[in-house]
Amino acid sequence: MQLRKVVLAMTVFIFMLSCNNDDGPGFDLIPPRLLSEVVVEDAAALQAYLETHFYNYEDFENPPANFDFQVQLDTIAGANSDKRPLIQDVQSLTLEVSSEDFELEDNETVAHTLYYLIARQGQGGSPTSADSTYIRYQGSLLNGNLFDGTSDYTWQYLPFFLRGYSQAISNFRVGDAIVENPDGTTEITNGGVGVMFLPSGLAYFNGSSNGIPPYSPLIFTISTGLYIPDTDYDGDGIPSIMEDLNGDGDVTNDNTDVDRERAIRSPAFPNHLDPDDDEDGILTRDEIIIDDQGNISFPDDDNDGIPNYLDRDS
Ligand SMILES: [Ca+2]
Ligand SMILES: [Ca+2]
Ligand SMILES: [Ca+2]
Ligand SMILES: [Ca+2]
Repeated sequence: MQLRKVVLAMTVFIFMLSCNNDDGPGFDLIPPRLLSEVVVEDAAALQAYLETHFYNYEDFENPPANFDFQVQLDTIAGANSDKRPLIQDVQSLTLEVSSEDFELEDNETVAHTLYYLIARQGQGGSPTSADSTYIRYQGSLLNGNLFDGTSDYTWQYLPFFLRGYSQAISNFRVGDAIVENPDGTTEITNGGVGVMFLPSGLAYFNGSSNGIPPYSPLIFTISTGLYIPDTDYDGDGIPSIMEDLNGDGDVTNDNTDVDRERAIRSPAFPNHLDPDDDEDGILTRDEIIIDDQGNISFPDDDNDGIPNYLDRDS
Protein backbone atom coordinates (compact mmCIF):
# COMPACT_ATOMS: atom_id res chain seq x y z
CA MET A 1 0.00 0.00 0.00
CA GLN A 2 1.26 3.45 -0.81
CA LEU A 3 2.26 5.71 2.02
CA ARG A 4 0.00 8.69 2.56
CA LYS A 5 2.66 11.24 1.62
CA VAL A 6 3.35 9.35 -1.58
CA VAL A 7 -0.36 9.49 -2.31
CA LEU A 8 -0.45 13.25 -1.97
CA ALA A 9 2.57 13.59 -4.21
CA MET A 10 0.92 11.33 -6.76
CA THR A 11 -2.26 13.34 -6.57
CA VAL A 12 -0.38 16.52 -7.39
CA PHE A 13 1.51 14.73 -10.16
CA ILE A 14 -1.66 13.33 -11.72
CA PHE A 15 -3.32 16.69 -11.39
CA MET A 16 -0.40 18.18 -13.31
CA LEU A 17 -0.63 15.45 -15.94
CA SER A 18 -4.28 16.27 -16.41
CA CYS A 19 -3.37 19.85 -17.23
CA ASN A 20 -3.63 20.62 -20.91
CA ASN A 21 -1.54 23.49 -22.20
CA ASP A 22 -2.12 22.99 -25.92
CA ASP A 23 -3.71 26.40 -26.06
CA GLY A 24 -0.60 28.26 -25.00
CA PRO A 25 0.64 29.26 -21.61
CA GLY A 26 -2.73 28.76 -19.84
CA PHE A 27 -3.80 25.52 -18.15
CA ASP A 28 -7.08 23.70 -18.57
CA LEU A 29 -7.37 22.21 -15.13
CA ILE A 30 -9.60 19.27 -14.40
CA PRO A 31 -10.65 20.20 -10.91
CA PRO A 32 -10.98 17.45 -8.33
CA ARG A 33 -14.56 16.54 -7.48
CA LEU A 34 -16.25 17.55 -4.25
CA LEU A 35 -15.99 15.26 -1.23
CA SER A 36 -19.68 15.91 -0.54
CA GLU A 37 -20.62 14.71 -4.04
CA VAL A 38 -18.43 11.61 -4.15
CA VAL A 39 -19.35 10.46 -0.64
CA VAL A 40 -22.96 9.94 -1.71
CA GLU A 41 -21.96 7.75 -4.65
CA ASP A 42 -19.49 5.79 -2.54
CA ALA A 43 -22.06 5.19 0.20
CA ALA A 44 -24.50 3.81 -2.39
CA ALA A 45 -21.82 1.62 -3.98
CA LEU A 46 -20.72 0.23 -0.61
CA GLN A 47 -24.30 -0.39 0.46
CA ALA A 48 -25.02 -2.27 -2.78
CA TYR A 49 -21.86 -4.33 -2.38
CA LEU A 50 -22.65 -5.27 1.21
CA GLU A 51 -26.19 -6.31 0.28
CA THR A 52 -25.11 -8.52 -2.62
CA HIS A 53 -21.99 -10.20 -1.21
CA PHE A 54 -21.20 -12.56 1.62
CA TYR A 55 -18.07 -13.90 3.30
CA ASN A 56 -17.14 -17.47 4.21
CA TYR A 57 -18.78 -17.14 7.64
CA GLU A 58 -19.69 -20.83 7.69
CA ASP A 59 -16.00 -21.74 7.58
CA PHE A 60 -15.31 -19.40 10.48
CA GLU A 61 -18.22 -20.89 12.46
CA ASN A 62 -17.17 -24.51 11.78
CA PRO A 63 -13.58 -24.41 10.59
CA PRO A 64 -12.81 -27.28 8.20
CA ALA A 65 -9.50 -29.12 8.62
CA ASN A 66 -6.59 -26.95 7.49
CA PHE A 67 -8.80 -23.88 7.18
CA ASP A 68 -6.50 -20.90 6.58
CA PHE A 69 -8.70 -18.37 8.45
CA GLN A 70 -8.71 -15.97 5.53
CA VAL A 71 -11.77 -13.98 4.58
CA GLN A 72 -13.16 -14.88 1.15
CA LEU A 73 -15.81 -12.64 -0.41
CA ASP A 74 -18.26 -13.79 -3.05
CA THR A 75 -21.48 -12.76 -4.76
CA ILE A 76 -24.83 -13.94 -3.43
CA ALA A 77 -26.04 -15.81 -6.51
CA GLY A 78 -26.65 -19.30 -7.89
CA ALA A 79 -25.63 -21.99 -5.40
CA ASN A 80 -24.87 -19.18 -2.92
CA SER A 81 -28.18 -17.37 -3.27
CA ASP A 82 -29.21 -18.17 0.33
CA LYS A 83 -26.08 -16.78 1.98
CA ARG A 84 -26.26 -14.07 4.61
CA PRO A 85 -25.31 -10.67 3.16
CA LEU A 86 -22.35 -8.78 4.57
CA ILE A 87 -24.60 -5.89 5.53
CA GLN A 88 -25.87 -8.06 8.42
CA ASP A 89 -22.35 -8.70 9.71
CA VAL A 90 -20.53 -5.40 9.40
CA GLN A 91 -19.98 -2.68 11.96
CA SER A 92 -19.53 0.91 10.96
CA LEU A 93 -17.43 3.90 11.91
CA THR A 94 -18.12 7.49 10.85
CA LEU A 95 -15.27 9.99 10.53
CA GLU A 96 -15.21 13.64 9.52
CA VAL A 97 -13.05 14.25 6.47
CA SER A 98 -11.80 17.70 5.57
CA SER A 99 -11.04 18.73 1.99
CA GLU A 100 -7.70 19.95 3.35
CA ASP A 101 -6.79 16.32 4.03
CA PHE A 102 -6.45 15.96 0.25
CA GLU A 103 -5.05 19.46 -0.24
CA LEU A 104 -8.31 20.54 -1.86
CA GLU A 105 -9.59 24.08 -1.45
CA ASP A 106 -13.32 23.44 -1.20
CA ASN A 107 -13.52 24.14 2.54
CA GLU A 108 -15.66 21.10 3.15
CA THR A 109 -15.92 18.84 6.15
CA VAL A 110 -17.92 15.76 5.27
CA ALA A 111 -18.89 12.73 7.38
CA HIS A 112 -17.72 9.44 5.84
CA THR A 113 -18.78 5.98 6.99
CA LEU A 114 -16.53 2.97 6.68
CA TYR A 115 -17.55 -0.62 7.42
CA TYR A 116 -15.52 -3.38 9.00
CA LEU A 117 -16.19 -6.96 9.87
CA ILE A 118 -14.31 -8.97 12.47
CA ALA A 119 -14.45 -12.58 11.27
CA ARG A 120 -12.29 -13.72 14.16
CA GLN A 121 -11.41 -11.47 17.04
CA GLY A 122 -7.78 -11.77 18.09
CA GLN A 123 -6.96 -12.87 21.64
CA GLY A 124 -4.23 -10.28 22.23
CA GLY A 125 -4.34 -6.52 22.74
CA SER A 126 -5.74 -3.88 20.45
CA PRO A 127 -3.52 -1.36 18.64
CA THR A 128 -4.40 2.31 18.48
CA SER A 129 -4.55 4.03 15.10
CA ALA A 130 -1.03 5.34 15.84
CA ASP A 131 0.75 2.09 16.71
CA SER A 132 3.12 -0.05 14.67
CA THR A 133 1.19 -3.19 13.79
CA TYR A 134 2.17 -6.50 12.21
CA ILE A 135 -0.37 -7.07 9.46
CA ARG A 136 -1.10 -9.25 6.45
CA TYR A 137 -3.49 -7.71 3.94
CA GLN A 138 -5.00 -7.88 0.47
CA GLY A 139 -6.45 -4.77 -1.17
CA SER A 140 -9.08 -4.93 -3.88
CA LEU A 141 -11.62 -2.77 -5.67
CA LEU A 142 -15.36 -3.41 -5.37
CA ASN A 143 -15.18 -5.28 -8.70
CA GLY A 144 -12.81 -7.79 -7.10
CA ASN A 145 -9.62 -6.60 -8.83
CA LEU A 146 -6.67 -7.06 -6.47
CA PHE A 147 -4.32 -4.08 -6.46
CA ASP A 148 -1.96 -4.89 -3.62
CA GLY A 149 -1.27 -7.34 -0.85
CA THR A 150 1.25 -9.22 1.20
CA SER A 151 1.49 -12.98 1.53
CA ASP A 152 3.16 -12.66 4.92
CA TYR A 153 2.94 -10.29 7.87
CA THR A 154 4.62 -6.93 7.55
CA TRP A 155 5.16 -4.12 10.07
CA GLN A 156 3.10 -1.01 9.37
CA TYR A 157 3.26 2.22 11.36
CA LEU A 158 -0.43 2.94 10.94
CA PRO A 159 -0.29 6.78 10.61
CA PHE A 160 1.67 6.29 7.38
CA PHE A 161 -1.24 4.42 5.84
CA LEU A 162 -4.76 5.32 4.79
CA ARG A 163 -6.80 7.02 7.48
CA GLY A 164 -9.75 4.67 7.11
CA TYR A 165 -7.41 1.70 7.21
CA SER A 166 -5.65 2.69 10.44
CA GLN A 167 -8.92 3.66 12.11
CA ALA A 168 -10.57 0.36 11.19
CA ILE A 169 -7.58 -1.64 12.43
CA SER A 170 -7.80 0.02 15.84
CA ASN A 171 -11.03 -2.00 16.30
CA PHE A 172 -9.23 -5.32 15.87
CA ARG A 173 -7.22 -7.26 18.40
CA VAL A 174 -3.97 -9.05 17.61
CA GLY A 175 -2.68 -12.57 18.39
CA ASP A 176 -1.73 -13.83 21.83
CA ALA A 177 1.56 -15.66 21.25
CA ILE A 178 4.29 -16.54 18.81
CA VAL A 179 4.90 -20.30 18.69
CA GLU A 180 7.63 -22.24 16.95
CA ASN A 181 6.57 -25.07 14.66
CA PRO A 182 8.46 -28.40 14.55
CA ASP A 183 10.01 -27.32 11.23
CA GLY A 184 11.53 -24.22 12.84
CA THR A 185 9.09 -21.71 11.36
CA THR A 186 7.18 -19.46 13.70
CA GLU A 187 3.52 -18.68 13.79
CA ILE A 188 1.28 -16.17 15.53
CA THR A 189 -1.62 -17.80 17.35
CA ASN A 190 -5.14 -16.45 17.68
CA GLY A 191 -4.61 -13.31 15.61
CA GLY A 192 -7.43 -11.14 14.35
CA VAL A 193 -9.01 -11.71 10.94
CA GLY A 194 -11.43 -9.50 9.10
CA VAL A 195 -12.19 -7.12 6.29
CA MET A 196 -12.89 -3.42 5.86
CA PHE A 197 -14.77 -1.43 3.25
CA LEU A 198 -13.65 2.18 2.77
CA PRO A 199 -15.26 5.05 0.86
CA SER A 200 -12.72 6.85 -1.34
CA GLY A 201 -12.72 9.86 1.03
CA LEU A 202 -11.10 7.59 3.64
CA ALA A 203 -8.74 6.18 1.03
CA TYR A 204 -7.05 7.90 -1.95
CA PHE A 205 -10.03 10.05 -3.07
CA ASN A 206 -8.93 11.73 -6.34
CA GLY A 207 -5.48 10.16 -6.23
CA SER A 208 -4.78 7.08 -8.28
CA SER A 209 -1.98 4.59 -8.50
CA ASN A 210 -1.20 0.96 -9.16
CA GLY A 211 -4.54 -0.22 -10.45
CA ILE A 212 -6.62 2.10 -8.27
CA PRO A 213 -8.67 4.57 -10.35
CA PRO A 214 -9.55 7.94 -8.75
CA TYR A 215 -12.61 7.94 -6.47
CA SER A 216 -12.44 4.20 -5.73
CA PRO A 217 -13.95 2.68 -2.61
CA LEU A 218 -11.55 -0.01 -1.40
CA ILE A 219 -11.71 -3.37 0.34
CA PHE A 220 -8.92 -4.68 2.56
CA THR A 221 -8.97 -8.17 4.00
CA ILE A 222 -6.59 -8.23 6.94
CA SER A 223 -4.96 -10.42 9.56
CA THR A 224 -3.65 -8.65 12.64
CA GLY A 225 -0.72 -10.43 14.26
CA LEU A 226 1.14 -8.22 16.70
CA TYR A 227 1.53 -4.58 17.66
CA ILE A 228 3.87 -2.37 19.66
CA PRO A 229 1.86 -0.87 22.54
CA ASP A 230 2.45 2.87 22.99
CA THR A 231 4.50 3.13 19.82
CA ASP A 232 6.63 6.28 20.07
CA TYR A 233 7.73 6.83 16.49
CA ASP A 234 9.82 9.99 17.03
CA GLY A 235 11.33 8.65 20.26
CA ASP A 236 10.48 11.79 22.24
CA GLY A 237 9.05 9.86 25.20
CA ILE A 238 5.40 10.54 24.29
CA PRO A 239 3.50 7.64 22.65
CA SER A 240 2.36 8.68 19.17
CA ILE A 241 -1.32 8.37 20.04
CA MET A 242 -0.83 10.96 22.82
CA GLU A 243 0.43 13.39 20.17
CA ASP A 244 -3.09 13.44 18.68
CA LEU A 245 -3.79 16.76 20.37
CA ASN A 246 -7.17 17.40 18.74
CA GLY A 247 -8.34 13.90 19.63
CA ASP A 248 -9.64 12.93 16.18
CA GLY A 249 -7.66 9.70 16.09
CA ASP A 250 -5.46 11.08 13.31
CA VAL A 251 -1.95 12.09 14.38
CA THR A 252 -1.06 13.51 10.98
CA ASN A 253 -3.00 16.76 11.50
CA ASP A 254 -1.45 17.89 14.80
CA ASN A 255 1.55 20.18 14.37
CA THR A 256 2.12 22.65 17.19
CA ASP A 257 5.07 24.48 15.62
CA VAL A 258 3.96 24.53 11.99
CA ASP A 259 4.28 28.34 11.81
CA ARG A 260 7.83 28.23 13.12
CA GLU A 261 8.72 25.34 10.80
CA ARG A 262 7.42 27.35 7.85
CA ALA A 263 9.33 30.45 8.98
CA ILE A 264 12.62 28.58 9.02
CA ARG A 265 11.71 26.65 5.86
CA SER A 266 11.93 23.35 7.64
CA PRO A 267 9.70 20.53 6.42
CA ALA A 268 6.51 20.49 8.51
CA PHE A 269 6.71 17.58 10.92
CA PRO A 270 3.47 16.73 12.73
CA ASN A 271 4.09 16.18 16.43
CA HIS A 272 4.23 12.38 16.18
CA LEU A 273 7.27 12.76 13.87
CA ASP A 274 8.83 15.73 15.66
CA PRO A 275 11.29 15.22 18.55
CA ASP A 276 11.11 18.98 19.36
CA ASP A 277 7.40 19.74 19.23
CA ASP A 278 7.69 23.50 19.85
CA GLU A 279 10.90 24.08 17.88
CA ASP A 280 12.52 25.85 20.83
CA GLY A 281 15.77 23.92 20.53
CA ILE A 282 15.05 21.83 23.65
CA LEU A 283 14.03 18.28 22.84
CA THR A 284 10.53 17.28 23.92
CA ARG A 285 12.09 14.43 25.89
CA ASP A 286 13.86 17.05 28.03
CA GLU A 287 10.69 19.10 28.58
CA ILE A 288 8.57 16.27 30.03
CA ILE A 289 9.01 14.08 33.09
CA ILE A 290 8.69 10.30 32.96
CA ASP A 291 8.67 8.57 36.36
CA ASP A 292 9.87 5.07 37.26
CA GLN A 293 6.46 3.60 36.42
CA GLY A 294 6.54 5.21 32.99
CA ASN A 295 3.91 7.83 33.83
CA ILE A 296 4.40 11.03 31.89
CA SER A 297 3.83 14.49 33.33
CA PHE A 298 3.99 17.77 31.47
CA PRO A 299 5.46 20.69 33.44
CA ASP A 300 4.15 24.18 32.64
CA ASP A 301 6.75 26.54 34.17
CA ASP A 302 5.10 29.82 33.16
CA ASN A 303 1.61 28.61 34.11
CA ASP A 304 0.07 29.75 30.86
CA GLY A 305 -1.78 26.47 30.37
CA ILE A 306 0.62 25.35 27.65
CA PRO A 307 3.02 22.63 28.76
CA ASN A 308 6.72 23.38 28.26
CA TYR A 309 7.13 20.87 25.46
CA LEU A 310 4.56 22.76 23.37
CA ASP A 311 5.59 26.25 24.53
CA ARG A 312 8.40 28.17 22.87
CA ASP A 313 8.48 30.60 25.82
CA SER A 314 9.22 28.03 28.51
CA1 LIG B 1 -5.32 14.68 15.29
CA1 LIG C 1 6.31 20.08 14.14
CA1 LIG D 1 6.79 14.70 19.13
CA1 LIG E 1 9.33 24.64 25.40
